[in-house]
Parts: sequence; structure tokens; C-alpha cells
Amino acid sequence: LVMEQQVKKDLFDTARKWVLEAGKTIRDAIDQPLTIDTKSNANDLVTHMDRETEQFFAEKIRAEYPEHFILSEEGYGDELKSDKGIVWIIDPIDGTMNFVHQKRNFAISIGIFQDGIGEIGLVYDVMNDILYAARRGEGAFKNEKKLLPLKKELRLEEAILVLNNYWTTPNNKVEDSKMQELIRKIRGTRSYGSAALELAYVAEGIVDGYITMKLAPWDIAGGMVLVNEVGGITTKADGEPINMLENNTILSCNKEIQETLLTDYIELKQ
Ligand code: 2AM
Ligand code: CA
Ligand code: CA
Ligand code: CA
Repeated sequence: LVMEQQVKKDLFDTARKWVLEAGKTIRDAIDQPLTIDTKSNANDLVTHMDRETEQFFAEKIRAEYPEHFILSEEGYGDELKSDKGIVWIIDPIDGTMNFVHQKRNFAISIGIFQDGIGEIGLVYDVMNDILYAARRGEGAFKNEKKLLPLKKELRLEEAILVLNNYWTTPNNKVEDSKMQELIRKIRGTRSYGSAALELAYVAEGIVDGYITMKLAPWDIAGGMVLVNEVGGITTKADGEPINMLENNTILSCNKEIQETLLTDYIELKQ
């Protein structure tokens, strides 16, 4: 099934309106005390704002689009066994650690997928009031400005890559010596602490790729649609397609360097 243009436009406009509204609520409360809990470990944080923001979207979606599904981080979504139908993949605050420590560098991320295909992507840099937005086949935008197709003939020597230090030190997912070799090869590295923003920056062309070894669907759903719309590519770190119902390793980059990264630098363990 293909989503009709006008249906997609209406859905996009509604999602965009809700994202901006949720963002304003967060901005208005940014200096209020936070209730901070931990999840899987002491550094895995969640606040009442993560939960309330997700609830805000879940209530809106269930009232307006009762036939749609929700896949989201904080537990107010649905238990999905399949990617069929229209699925809102939501991260209410991506970069919670930044939200707590820095009060900036976090985003609301929403990807709207139909039968596993990303149709709409929204990544909202809340504190800077910058909305990255895309509809499949219609380009990606940073606020009003249309993003350009990614550079052709990019060389690895001129690339800036987003790499989290965790994956460049000994770990059980990826060969760190190869990652260190990669770091010496490229022009520079960056790490922003919000996967959604990091994918938006790939789409904007201000970084040339993003390599990471464990992200949930809600971290990547919005950003993937953005990257697709400027001619970039997002796969697992072995080049295989991403499964939107589970965690994935991620390589998102300019196509010009994808092959080299996959064959020469990313060596997965096990
Ligand atoms: P979060 O802030 O929504 O939890 C930080 O490098 C990035 O990784 C953020 O996008 C963060 O999302 C995400 N992240 C943090 N812990 C994670 C985990 N255990 N599994 C997958 N993604 C995680
Ligand atoms: Ca989290
Ligand atoms: Ca996240
Ligand atoms: Ca989150």
C-alpha cells in the first residue's frame, strides 16, 4: 500500500504541530526541577519529562488516529510484533543525558513508517528551535531551508565521522584497532550524544557519517528518513538492512564512503 500524497501531507502537518507543541512545553519547563530515575544502569537516565512527552504523543495519536500503532521508548506505546500498518516510532527525548546535564543537545524524534517504509521523519532540536523534517520522495528540510544532496566524490581523508568513544575503546561489538585506524585516516570525529541529531547532521552534510553499535528503533526512525532524502544511506554496520522492531548496529553515511567503511574499517565481532 502506498500512502496517498494528501494523506501523508496531513499526517506530516499534524505530527509537526504536535512536535513543536511538545518542544515548547519542554523549553518552558527547562529550569524546573527534574525527577530523574535510572533504567538499565546508573547512566541510563529517564526523567518525568521523557515520560510526559511520550504520553502527550500517545494520547494525541490514539485520539486522532486510533488505527495507527505506536513504538516508543518509555512504555506508553504498543507491543509490536510486526511492522505492518502505520507506525509512529517515537523517542520523546533523545539525548536524555544531555537534557539532564546540559539542558541542550537533545531532540524529539518521530519516524512515521508504513509497512516498514519510512514515510515521514521529524527531528526537533528543542532548545535551538530547529526542526529537521522530511517526507519520502520530497526532500529534507532544516526549518524552511531545503537540504542539499550529499557531496559527491567525498574522500575518507576529508570526512568527519560521528563516533562515540565507547566503540573506539575495547568492547565486545566491534574491532577497536580498526576503529582507531579509521580515526587516524579521517579528518575528524564528533560525538553529540543524541543519535537523532547525529543522523540529522549526516543529512545536513555537516558530518559525513555515523557509526554506532547499538541503537533502538526510536533513536533512528526519524533520522533515517532525513538521511534517505538527501541520498545518504542507513544500514546495519555490516551493510544489512535495519530491522525496525529491534536494536541494530548502525552505519549511516554519505554513499561515497559506505563501501570503504564496510570493507576496510568496520569489523564486527561474533
Ligand atoms: P536516549 O537519550 O533516548 O536514551 C547517546 O549516545 C545516544 O544513544 C542517545 O541517542 C541515546 O538515546 C542512545 N542510547 C542511550 N542508551 C542506549 C541504549 N541502552 N540502547 C540504545 N540506545 C541508547
Ligand atoms: Ca533512554
Ligand atoms: Ca534515544
Ligand atoms: Ca529517549
